[in-house]
Amino acid sequence: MSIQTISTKPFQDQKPGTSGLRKRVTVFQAAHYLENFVQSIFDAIAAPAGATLVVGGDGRYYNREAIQVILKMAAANGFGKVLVGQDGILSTPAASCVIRKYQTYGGIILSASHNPGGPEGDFGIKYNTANGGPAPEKVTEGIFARSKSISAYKIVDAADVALDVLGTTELAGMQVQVIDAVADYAELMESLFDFAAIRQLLASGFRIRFDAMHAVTGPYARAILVDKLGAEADAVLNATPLPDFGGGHPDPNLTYAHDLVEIMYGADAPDFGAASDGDGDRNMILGQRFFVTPSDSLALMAANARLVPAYAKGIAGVARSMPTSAAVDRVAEELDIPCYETPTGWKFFGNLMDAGKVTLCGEESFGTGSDHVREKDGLWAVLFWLNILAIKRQPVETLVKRHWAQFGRNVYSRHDYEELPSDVANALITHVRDSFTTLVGQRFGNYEVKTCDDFSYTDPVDGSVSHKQGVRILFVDGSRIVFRLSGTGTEGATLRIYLEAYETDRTKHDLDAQDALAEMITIADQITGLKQRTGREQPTVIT
Ligand code: VG1
Ligand code: CO
Repeated sequence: MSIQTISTKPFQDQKPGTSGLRKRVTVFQAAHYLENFVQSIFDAIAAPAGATLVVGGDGRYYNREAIQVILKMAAANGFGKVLVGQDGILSTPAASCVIRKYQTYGGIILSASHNPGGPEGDFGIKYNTANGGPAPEKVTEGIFARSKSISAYKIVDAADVALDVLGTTELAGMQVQVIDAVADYAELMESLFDFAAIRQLLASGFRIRFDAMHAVTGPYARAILVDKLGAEADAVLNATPLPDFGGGHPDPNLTYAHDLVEIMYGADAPDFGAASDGDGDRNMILGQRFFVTPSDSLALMAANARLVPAYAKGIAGVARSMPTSAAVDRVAEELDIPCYETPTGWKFFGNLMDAGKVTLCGEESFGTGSDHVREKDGLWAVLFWLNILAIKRQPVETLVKRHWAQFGRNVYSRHDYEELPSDVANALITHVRDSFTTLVGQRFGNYEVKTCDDFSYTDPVDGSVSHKQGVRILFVDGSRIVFRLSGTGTEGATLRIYLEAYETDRTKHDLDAQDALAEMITIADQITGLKQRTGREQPTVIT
């Protein structure tokens, strides 16, 4: 088997976004496109000869083909060993777990997360470092820089490696070890939570439904919820991973997780419902006819962390992305622990967790996690909730409303406008930036603008600075509107508008978030000229 050096020309668009490089499958299928990016990763990280890598993905269309290319390129680039999930599958949190457990040099995760899959859908690739977390900006910038000057890549000329059988084979001198995709992760979960208490809860008639959305979490949910915890077999919906996610959009929210939503809002609804996304790092939590906002979920988990064995001694601190509501800030204040505000994207939490500054972190985009791995973790969040419920024995809705009664409610919603023309979206953001000085002090109905800024973050651990991470309009009463453009889309631009108001009046805690935020929604339009600029009357998705 010989190492081939293939000449290539750089692509100019291989810039990793919020979470790796995401493009249409057809883009990745273009000659040399995947190979160029993989070689750029290998060149940028400069791993020592003989290093070990983890490779796995969410099973979407093109996962298998891409893994074969990566294995052959890893062998040609001097890696000594690659750990691959069986059939090429590893959820994002499971990949993080495996990188950490086996102390590998890093890992490559193939996923476009919640984006649709299939031949016409999306594909993605990202690099995680030895701590198990997404590569920090310093590394992704190095990969991008390399991708713009690359002239050749290395690959061995060899037959494909069989990935369906556990065990180790050799590929041009490199070991390929096919590992059970679920076992290490399931073992980690068992070490964190009170499985006995959850088993008792489920045996007591407490009914749950978990929607795997035909994505990667099906086998994980079956192994943990059904086999280990005794949930009924039909507790896991859409449990078989499919390369096109059954034609669905594997995004756990009220719009896309419709099978679950119908059940949880129907007659005879179960007590607890949850869903995860394409790669298993997101979670949505539902009670009977009740939706838990991700920002509230993080706050509630922080407030109740001591009920979970792994966090029984208390948590060191919490972190949330800037657009995430300040609900967790109030809990941190009560617990007298630090609360960090980071830019959007999990890569910004890694340093804080490595330094022991935070234990729990989360994002409004259905992401919660802890320092057990360095990715957000969907099933972990589900188990965290089940652990709390097993001890508290209250309905989800009661638990949340009692939380609001104690801490106040951060009424919250995100409005997404997908697939806008990029120039329209950019002009809208520029317009808001240009309005900063005139906005300050201006009154809109009940709200007066206190300050406006472009969010910048200085990492307290390594001092790195990230600019332009979202435009914020902050009101005198603590309410706010944040505007940001997505860094994970593959078509046009997606505008995200994050709306938040703080409500201490308990009599208003039952209001629907859209009603409670109606005035803020109008103000967002007034400030941006959104409807006129985009010609859209409604957001594409409301969460
Ligand atoms: C979105 C979310 C962000 C999340 C990212 C990756 O990014 O808003 O909070 O970290 O997706 O999640 P953006 O740039 O589109 O707003 V996942 O589950 O796609 O890895
Ligand atoms: Co995801």
